Amino acid sequence: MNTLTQQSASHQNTKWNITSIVGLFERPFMDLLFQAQQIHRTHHRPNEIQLSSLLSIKTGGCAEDCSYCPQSARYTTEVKAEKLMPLEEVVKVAKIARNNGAQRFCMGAAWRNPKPHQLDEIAKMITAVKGLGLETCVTLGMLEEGQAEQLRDAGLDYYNHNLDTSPEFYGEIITTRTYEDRLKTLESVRKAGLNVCCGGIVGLGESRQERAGLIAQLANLDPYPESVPINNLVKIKGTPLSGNEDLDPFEFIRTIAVARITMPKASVRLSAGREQMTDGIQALCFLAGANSIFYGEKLLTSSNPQVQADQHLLERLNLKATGVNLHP
Ligand code: SAM
Ligand code: DTB
Ligand code: SF4
Repeated sequence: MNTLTQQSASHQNTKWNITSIVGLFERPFMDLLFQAQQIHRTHHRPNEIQLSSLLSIKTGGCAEDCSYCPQSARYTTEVKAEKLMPLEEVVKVAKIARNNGAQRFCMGAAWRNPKPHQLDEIAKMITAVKGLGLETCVTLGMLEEGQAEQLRDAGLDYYNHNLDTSPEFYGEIITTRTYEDRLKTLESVRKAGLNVCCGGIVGLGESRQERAGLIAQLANLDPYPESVPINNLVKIKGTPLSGNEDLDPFEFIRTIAVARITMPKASVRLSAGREQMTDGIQALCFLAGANSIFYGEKLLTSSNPQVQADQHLLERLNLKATGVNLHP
């Protein structure tokens, strides 16, 4: 491992307030991108992109009411509830992802929280996927005492749990679990020594101040997350937010830039919503400091760009896939 890959997000002491983050959002676009790119180059290889593939191992039928999500049982969407996927099937998909060049494999379950017998199954999946030489990530909802440790012992590298939006706007989007619940899960993930993957969604109808509020929450976690997915709302028919107005793509790029500036060493992932973006907007996201993408034709239930299209985009931009990039 070289010095770049060894950098840890720990030992940070910068505390961000919303006013200073709003100040970043308000900078002239070119100045903001230049600042973000300078910071990016200080901490990362500027022509590398980290590739994570996603698999929904337990789809739909979720008890929560997240108003953006097609997997909530409360909304009528095209998603059908399924059982937990068998281990062999998960391994098959993970092998394909690895052979396509993915470095990390993230398994998502539409649960409020995993039950003990479900966690035992997930632990087997983690060990098997890790055995293929992939970094492992899971997103299973809230965790109870001891569960993060069980996942760690099975070989888990990252736990994904998003804050989604600012504390002030949160109640407009989800009512079945609190912001505090999310922070508690993040704390147990951290305590178990796992890498934290935590980000949010923009385009939910939040204000710029509320976008800044999300970034402030993320950047003030101590230490801030190793991995920060920034999702652009994928508007899915049947969900309460399906009729939302599109966010100006330049505002999305600003959000990426502000995440890069406030969390210099994190991997900032240009996450859901890429399929709806032009190549030019994606390239600007990379310039703004995004250095990771979800790679593979499916996110969890919705579509993502084709592998070949992404390979072509990366080639045209002379971007190379990163090697294993764990923060020790
Ligand atoms: N059920 C678990 C949970 O919510 O913690 C894990 C899976 S959940 C689908 C993971 C994340 O996907 C959510 O926190 C949200 O940020 C993102 N997400 C879900 N639906 C989305 C959509 N329509 N557009 C953008 N991001 C979305
Ligand atoms: C994250 O921040 N985004 C991913 C992953 N973590 C689990 C999920 C995006 C889901 C988009 C809607 C869908 O495909 O269902
Ligand atoms: Fe369930 Fe997660 Fe979707 Fe919320 S985001 S409804 S918890 S699957």
